Amino acid sequence: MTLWPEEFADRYRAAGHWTGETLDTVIRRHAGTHPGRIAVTDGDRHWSYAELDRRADALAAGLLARGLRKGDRVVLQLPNVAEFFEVFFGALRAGVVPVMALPAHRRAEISYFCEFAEARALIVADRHAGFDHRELALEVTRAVPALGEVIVLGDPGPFTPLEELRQAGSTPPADPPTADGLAFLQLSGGSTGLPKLIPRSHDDYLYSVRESAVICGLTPRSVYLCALPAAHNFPLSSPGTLGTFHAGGRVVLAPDPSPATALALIERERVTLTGLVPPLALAWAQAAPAAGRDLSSLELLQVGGAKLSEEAARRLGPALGCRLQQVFGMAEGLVNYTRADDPEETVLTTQGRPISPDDEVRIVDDEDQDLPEGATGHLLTRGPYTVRGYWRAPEHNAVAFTADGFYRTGDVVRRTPTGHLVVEGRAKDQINRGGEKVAAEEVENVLLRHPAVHDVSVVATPDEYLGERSCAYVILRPGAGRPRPADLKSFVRAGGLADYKVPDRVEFVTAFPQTGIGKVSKKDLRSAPR
Ligand code: J2J
Repeated sequence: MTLWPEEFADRYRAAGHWTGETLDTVIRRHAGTHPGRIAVTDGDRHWSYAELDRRADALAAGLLARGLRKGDRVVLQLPNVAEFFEVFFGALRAGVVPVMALPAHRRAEISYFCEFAEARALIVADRHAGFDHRELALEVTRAVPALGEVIVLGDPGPFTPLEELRQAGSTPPADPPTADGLAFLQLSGGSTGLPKLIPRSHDDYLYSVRESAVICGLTPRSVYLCALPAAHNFPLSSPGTLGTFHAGGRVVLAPDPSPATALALIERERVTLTGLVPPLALAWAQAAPAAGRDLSSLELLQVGGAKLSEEAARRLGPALGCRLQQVFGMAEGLVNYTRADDPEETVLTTQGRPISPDDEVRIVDDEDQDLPEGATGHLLTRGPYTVRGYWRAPEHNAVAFTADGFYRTGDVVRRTPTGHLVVEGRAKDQINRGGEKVAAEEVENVLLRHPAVHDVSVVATPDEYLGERSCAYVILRPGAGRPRPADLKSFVRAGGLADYKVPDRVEFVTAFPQTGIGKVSKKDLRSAPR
């Protein structure tokens, strides 16, 4: 992994940002001081800090007993269940590095993660949301013969039951991980053909989690509803589940984020805060009046992952009877929050300001020249929890980071006089589908394999509900048949991509608009008449 240069690491340690503690200390500490306090609620199951801690120890021993070694990778694809944390913390304690797959990922993504990360194991649930992950695992083992084994939560089918890993006792690892080392691989939203893996260390991640918990006012009384997929960076760390554990609060897991499920859980579990993407926040707000649920415990609604319009922002707090916070973050690092003491206008119209005084933010033009204060430009950032490079991607790193280590976020922003950032647009080749990120090139590469497709360009089109949807503009190969839009969508699905990457719309064209230097102008395509 690309580490921080020594002078920066020294500075972050001296400032107290990096403490040398590993991430699992967020549960270990409370297991010692308040063993009986509930850490996780999953349906009718309530695990105390002591139980979660004990399970993580056993899982760590189990992974090592199966021959995994410190530094080995495992692809982790679990839904929002308590075992997610048992496995996550267990792996971390063993020094085994989880790759944080999402439940929506399918054959293309999971095979790629297993292959590229040279994973020793894939850890899945038997079934989730009507989908059999063992069948997917079977396809993955065929595509990636080097994958050591598949470990299944629930009915294992032909694979290893997770239960078996719990039987190995709890001998502490002989060679425990260190805080400056690689803890896990987070996923990039991506703008290129293949998803990128983001190497997060204990030191840097714990800093962002700890400070996020302070900024969001978490206490042992806090009850965080995890409605987004637990592996995603936002619900994991901003302050999310890890921030809640750090504060000694309780995490409630929602099996799905629908208003029916979530509003009932808020009432039953007396939830105090949650984090959502804009379309979900609006769906909850719309459903709340008729749902008849007591939402009086809810104090804070965080919204992030995609731009929240000012008009929507004005509706949310009153509809759900709580305070709103905007969150603009990224799995590569930098996270911005509006603060509890910000004026209301700031909360409604900005995406917040950085966590740390040591977050360096530059706003530049196309030539990397700093723009005057208040101007709109490309956001570059560097700091104590922003990575210096993707994992094993030197060529991509040369373009995604400046020579002096600033990450090119691909976001177009401006900064207000108070230091708050306003997201004005995006320069990266990505569709932000209500917080779910789609790399245009990844979808284009699949469609280009269709025999009737000569060329394709996937772009974002505005959408009232999701903010953006995806549209594939296709030039057909003469004489190679005339597929229907639905055929091409099925082709993407059959290519093994997650459902949210399937183009919402397919349009046939005879040529693409060009830029001055003869490249496809996605800007002009986006504004093409429908
Ligand atoms: C506009 N665009 C936003 C916002 C993210 C906290 C919150 C979100 C993420 C996340 C995260 C946005 N307004 N409020 O990791 O810890 C877009 C930007 C950004 C990209 C990152 C966290 N909040 N975005 O969304 O890695 O384009 O992380 O660069 O999935 O989402 O996506 P991701």
